Amino acid sequence: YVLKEGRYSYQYAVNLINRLTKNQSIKVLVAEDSTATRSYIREVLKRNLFQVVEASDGQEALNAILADDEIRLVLTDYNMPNMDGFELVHELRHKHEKVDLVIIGLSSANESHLSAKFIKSGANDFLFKPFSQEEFACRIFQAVESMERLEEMRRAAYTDLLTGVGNRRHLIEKARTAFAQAYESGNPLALAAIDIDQFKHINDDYGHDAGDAILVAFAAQLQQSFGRFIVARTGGQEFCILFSGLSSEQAAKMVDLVRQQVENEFYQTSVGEVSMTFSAGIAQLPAENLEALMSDADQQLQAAKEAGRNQVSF
Ligand code: GH3
Ligand code: MG
Ligand code: MG
Repeated sequence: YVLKEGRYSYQYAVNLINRLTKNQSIKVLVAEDSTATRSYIREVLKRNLFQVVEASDGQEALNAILADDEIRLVLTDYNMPNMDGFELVHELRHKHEKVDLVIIGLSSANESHLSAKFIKSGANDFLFKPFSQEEFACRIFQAVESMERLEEMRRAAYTDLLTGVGNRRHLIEKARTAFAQAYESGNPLALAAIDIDQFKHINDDYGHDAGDAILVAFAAQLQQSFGRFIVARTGGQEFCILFSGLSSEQAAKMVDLVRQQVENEFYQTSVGEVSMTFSAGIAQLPAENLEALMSDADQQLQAAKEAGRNQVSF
């Protein structure tokens, strides 16, 4: 890129460099039967540092996307042999929402009715051929940026702000598929409810900031120990872990190992080292739904608290 002096601001250049840096990790599929158009598009995409995959018809494009989930952007012509652009968009939208896969339809200016049809079939946008390199880049950047922004919003909606682990919404979302899979396969599924012991005292003795620092460290510890399962912060100092494939007894063994680790550990805070313990209750399927399973786990948690805390009940 050569930015003509005076025509572009410094900020424009910075934004462009950031954009191009991000483009390097985005794979774009070009579905177009005309080799001339395809190579023109490929060159513009490469100039903007995108990774490019090519297909000469809709069927080939569909196969390529099914085989490669790194493809995030599809540019598709309408008129192609085997499977046309509309069929392709239709098929892709069965599997991928607009946030996960951006589709831009390409149609000739003399086929202007196709643009609306592309959008109705599920494309995010369309472009009339022929297009200038600049217009092309602007449209692609805009589409990719709105995908990134939506992705960011979705991530934020499912993440606990303080600790960075999943939130209750994340747990509910993941539980939906985990329950269905467990019932279908007959595999066990357990849920642990974890609650820090006497956390009020920690806040009272060391201050709320120290309490927060402990929550952050503890959440990271849970994520590290149970990363292959679903970890969520479901309340102030309450966490849940969804153990797909484990019975409550198996889950309890794993949670108890972490419990022993925690009771022997000191957490670094700005006011010094703090020790703590937690209690856990574990329940397993069958249960009517996630709420019922959480309530079973909560009952076990209460039993662990009543039995003296710093223990796992199942
Ligand atoms: P128990 O052993 O029965 O669990 O006693 P507890 O003191 O931990 O009581 P409870 O589980 O009801 O914990 C509630 C306390 O957790 C109240 C509040 O001070 C603290 N807490 C909740 N959310 C946060 C938070 O985000 N940051 C901090 N620092 N403290 C929190
Ligand atoms: Mg064509
Ligand atoms: Mg507590």
